[in-house]
Order: sequence, then C-alpha cells, then structure tokens
Amino acid sequence: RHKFWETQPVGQFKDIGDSSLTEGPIELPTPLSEVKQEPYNLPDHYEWVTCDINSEQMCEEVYNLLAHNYVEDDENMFRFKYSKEFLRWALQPPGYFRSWHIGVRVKSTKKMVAFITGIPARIRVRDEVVHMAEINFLCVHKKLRTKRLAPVMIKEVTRRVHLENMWQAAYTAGVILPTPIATCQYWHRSLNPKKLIDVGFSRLGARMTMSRTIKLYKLPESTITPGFRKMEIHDVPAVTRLIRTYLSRFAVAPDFDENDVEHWLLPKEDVIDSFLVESPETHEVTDFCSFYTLPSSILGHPSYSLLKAAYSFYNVSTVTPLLQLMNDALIVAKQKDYDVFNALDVMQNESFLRELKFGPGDGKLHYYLYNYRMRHALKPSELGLVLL
Ligand code: YNC
Ligand code: MG
Repeated sequence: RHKFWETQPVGQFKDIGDSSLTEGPIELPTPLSEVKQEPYNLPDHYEWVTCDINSEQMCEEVYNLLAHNYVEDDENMFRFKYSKEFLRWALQPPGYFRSWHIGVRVKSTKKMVAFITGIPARIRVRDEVVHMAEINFLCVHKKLRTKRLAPVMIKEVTRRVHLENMWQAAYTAGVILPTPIATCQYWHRSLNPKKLIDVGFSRLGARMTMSRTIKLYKLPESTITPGFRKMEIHDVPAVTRLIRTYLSRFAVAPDFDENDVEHWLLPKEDVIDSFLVESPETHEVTDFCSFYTLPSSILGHPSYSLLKAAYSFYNVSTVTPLLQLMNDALIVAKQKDYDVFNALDVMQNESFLRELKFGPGDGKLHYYLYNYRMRHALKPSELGLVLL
C-alpha cells in the first residue's frame, strides 16, 4: 500500500502491537563515508538547487511556490500563505544548515517546482535527547503531482541530514503515513466571527443570529492579568528556565536552550508574538504564552483574500491559571486584528479549549518520527512539541 514508506525506517503498520520491538532507533548510523556522496537522480529536465533563503530573490521564489501550491483544507477554500519573514525565521534557527533547504528547478526555465526543508533540533523522547532534523515545507507544484517526486525529495533531504551525522527526524502531516506517534486536532477560536462566516471558515450555529454570534465571541478591550507584557531580550534566561521545567513533563518535547528561546520565542513582528507575566511584587517571570502568525489565502472569494490566523505555540502557566493566560492571549490577538486563533490539543491545551469557546476543526494533524520507534501512540496531551 505504501510503496515508498514500506522501504523506510519508520514504524510499520504491521508492527503495531508487537511487544518484542523496543523503543528507540530502528537502524544504526552508518559511517559518514558510506553515505551516498552525490544527490539522488531527478527526472530529466529537473535539477537540484540549494536555496539561500537570505537572498531576496530566492526567498521570493520559495514564497511564491508555497503560496500557490502548499497545504489547502479538504474543501480547497483556504491555502497556507507563509510570509517571507516567517520562512526566514522558520528555516534559520541556531546551527541551521543551508544544504537542508532544497529546491527543484526546471533546467531550461529555472522555474522552481518543488521544495523540502530540514532544520536541526534537539528533541527529547522520554529520557533521551536526540539530535534530529525537523522536516517541513514539502511541496510539489500542482502540475507535477503523483509522479513520485515526493519520495525523491524525502530521500535527498535524508541523505543531506545523514551527511551532518544526524539519523532521526520529526515531522507532521495531515495525511496518515506509517506510523503516527500521535494524532492531534486543531481547534479554532473565532475573533472576527462575521468575516469567518462570510468566507465560509465557520457557519452560523443553530438558533444563532449574527449579532448573538458576535456577542458570544466578544472579548475585553485590554488584557486582565497584572504584569502581563511582551517578552523582551533580557527575559531570555527566565523564560528558558520556565519553559525547560514545563516541557520536562511531556514524553516528546524540544530541549530548548537560551539560544533556541531567543530565536523561537523572542517577538518578531508578524511572525512570533510572546507575552509573559512578571509578578508586580517579586518581578519573577511566572507565566508565558506565545503564538505565531500564519495567514491563509481565501480562494475565490469576491471580497476577502486573506485570513489572518494566530497559532498557539508554547504556553506555560505556574501562577496565572492557563485559562486566564490564554484569554489574555486571545485579547492581544484580537487587538492585533487576527480573525481566528488556532490551537492543537497538545500539552495542556484541552484544559482551556472548550471554556474559551474554541471549536473543533475538521481534519487531523499526525506527528511522526523517522528512524525512531515508539511502542505506543501518545495522547496529544503527552506531546510537548509544536512544528510550524
Ligand atoms: C507527506 N505529507 O504516501 P507511499 S507536510 C510524507 N509526507 O508514498 P508523489 C508523503 N510523505 O504511500 P505527490 C506526504 N504526502 O506510496 C504524500 N506522501 O509510500 C507520500 N501537497 O509521492 C505518499 N505538503 O510525489 C506516497 O505524491 C508518496 O505528487 C507519493 O506529492 C506529495 O512538509 C506532496 O501537503 C505532499 O505538495 C509533496 O501532494 C504534494 O502528491 C503537495 O507521487 C500540498 O509520497 C502540500 C503538502 C506536505 C506538508 C510536510 C512534512 C513532510 C515530511 C516528509 C517526510 C520526512 C521524513 C524524514 C526525512 C529526514 C530523515 C532523516 C534522518
Ligand atoms: Mg510527484
């Protein structure tokens, strides 16, 4: 059934429930000299290109490929529209490898028609910190689909990850592949219900009018928690301590150091927003919340072309109840004119989703590890990892 994935070191469906298989790497590393030194062959007329995402022109080519060909919802009403600034942030964390930003061009016209990326990350799986690649932005131009280009892209990024002496990877996908380590669900909190209904993102509830709906989702003008403020550079050590302690409770989570926190969590306009609670008495940083900005194109609507969405990233509560902290996150997202606030049911998110009027989305997000077997699937609440 899965001609490609059956050949890969991933948990196979036939092995589900086999208790003789232990948790951990499926294949051992090979000496680097045995890693294939040349790129995989592409079909005639196509060529590999290593992308320099700092080049404005290259970044624009990638941005355009994704804006027209990347992930859509099941009804093809919306398509992710990652911004160029977001792509630069997502692809250049501490220690990134330019060689893991891989494009495919048509030789004659140089048009970019496919893309895949990896970034390095330390991911803890139970007690083990594993140096992995996080794979993302796999995209094949709509006109080149179902020609088995994706497996070549995946093998090539795998080869380049191996050349850096890394042997595991983490990735998410909307499709079911062998074999998810967890299956999560998106929840959506309307901030601009009228627009969301107008564009078909949500529907008016039964026995609801537009004005009752607007009232239902109304939020206070300003945040409620005393000491709630934007994160600043001098907060990096305190936020790192807070988040490390918090993430230690999950079965799978990133192992963030101060450099990672500075990169991933320090606010960057229209890319990543982060807030914390500094106790007015002790000046201790006790709570933290963050969301990233990922708009979607609204396809074929006469009056609206962009859906402005915030995505819950990492949140930590030790003193302020998580519910109150996330309510403040909703308030700032509303102030900043987002239409919707999205969150997965990972970590402790289930504790606030219903109460804060998030509704379940359709479609699932599956989490995967490459060359690392898990004995059982995890519950979403055991996952401490959010990929972009
Ligand atoms: C997918 N999303 O099952 P089998 S998520 C992985 N992730 O193989 P073809 C996928 N594999 O089943 P198409 C996949 N989607 O025969 C499909 N596949 O074994 C598998 N969409 O290839 C599929 N982006 O080229 C099948 O399919 C084989 O032309 C079929 O291309 C697929 O970024 C795709 O949703 C997704 O652009 C590129 O549909 C295309 O359809 C497309 O004939 C819209 O491929 C955008 C979209 C995916 C977003 C993402 C994570 C990707 C993870 C890739 C796996 C990484 C493994 C770890 C590598 C490093 C290892 C180390 C160390
Ligand atoms: Mg293809």
